Amino acid sequence: SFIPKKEDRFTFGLWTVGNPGRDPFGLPVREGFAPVESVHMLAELGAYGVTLHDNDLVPIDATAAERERIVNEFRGALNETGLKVPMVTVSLFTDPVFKDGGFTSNDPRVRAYAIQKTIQAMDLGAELGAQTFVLWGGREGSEVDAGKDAVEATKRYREAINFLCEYNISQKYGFRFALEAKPNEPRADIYMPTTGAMLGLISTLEHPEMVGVNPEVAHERMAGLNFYHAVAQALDAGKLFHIDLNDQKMGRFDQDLRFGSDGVKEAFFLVKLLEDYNYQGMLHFDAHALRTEDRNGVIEFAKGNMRTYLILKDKVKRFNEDKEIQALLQEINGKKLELPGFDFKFSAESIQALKGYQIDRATVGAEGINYERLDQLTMEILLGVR
Ligand code: GCO
Ligand code: MN
Ligand code: MN
Ligand code: MN
Repeated sequence: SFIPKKEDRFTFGLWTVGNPGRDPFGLPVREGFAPVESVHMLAELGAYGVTLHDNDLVPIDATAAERERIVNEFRGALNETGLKVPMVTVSLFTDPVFKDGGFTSNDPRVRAYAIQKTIQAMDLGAELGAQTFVLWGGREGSEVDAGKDAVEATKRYREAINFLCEYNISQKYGFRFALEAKPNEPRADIYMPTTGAMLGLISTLEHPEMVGVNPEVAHERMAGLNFYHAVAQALDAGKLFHIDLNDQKMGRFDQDLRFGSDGVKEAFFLVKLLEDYNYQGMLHFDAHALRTEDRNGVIEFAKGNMRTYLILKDKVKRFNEDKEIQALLQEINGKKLELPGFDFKFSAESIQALKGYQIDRATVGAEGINYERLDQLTMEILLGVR
């Protein structure tokens, strides 16, 4: 058991298994898996698909003929293995031209190029059959706030996304955009630093229905936030279009650790949320093998992400079927309010009833809620003794 199958909808970025172990202080330590190699390796491990940035596949300076050759070869591997490309994204951060941002750059020459590059990546995505287009504004931010008006930057961000939505409609691509927030790295501060901030931006767009979020475990944890809560808000808003699974020590530099390798409990509640609410999107791993690893370690890394998800899914089932846990939850969530005419919806009747309400404050305030017991039972499930 715990063997990944296509139906599990696991996907990996080409940049994840392709990562050669370079970091800001050190050189590459291994040869990353090339795109065609990645397709074969991931198919063998039971993944559903691969995702990519435009330039993970096609170099930024490729000629039209080179592009065609590369895309054909890649497609050949997809056809051979049955692997899908459900999501495509664009790199607006690697090339020096984007050093001060793409959509939010002060330089209109750069802003126009960022939009041009994105629509070309959308064309590529459509060719490969992708349904989701992720936008991660890694360079949309600042170190020197004197240099860029943040209100202006927000307007430019909105204008660019509105443009892309119109392009999507005009080409009948049917993409759903997923905005990915990150608080910092590579910029000192990135605009729209959290999933909640992205949800706020979406409500100001011309086509809010076309745009959702792509929350990433590591990014909310870097900001010291509770990822489970961030994803819950996105789910409630109907905006969880995609998700980046990995792990991260709280508050540190961007670590992109294997899913579930650091915060087991948080990973458990995330899996529980996705499974209980029947999330049907891709389970996308955006992480990379440790720099200590060779290519074999990359394979172990890829397997580990999926296996941990499946193990946690089994733990969720145990939790949901555990009689003692369910009885406790029943007790915690089964409290009754005796107040005829009041149903938490505002009306003339309910306001009347509420005005006459008298809580027994002392008794309710003194009741134990039993979270200690519940949490311990949860831990025992996670630790494998239940
Ligand atoms: C990061 C980001 C990226 C994006 C990717 C897709 O921290 O580097 O998570 O990996 O997810 O660029 O847009
Ligand atoms: Mn990341
Ligand atoms: Mn990262
Ligand atoms: Mn990501």
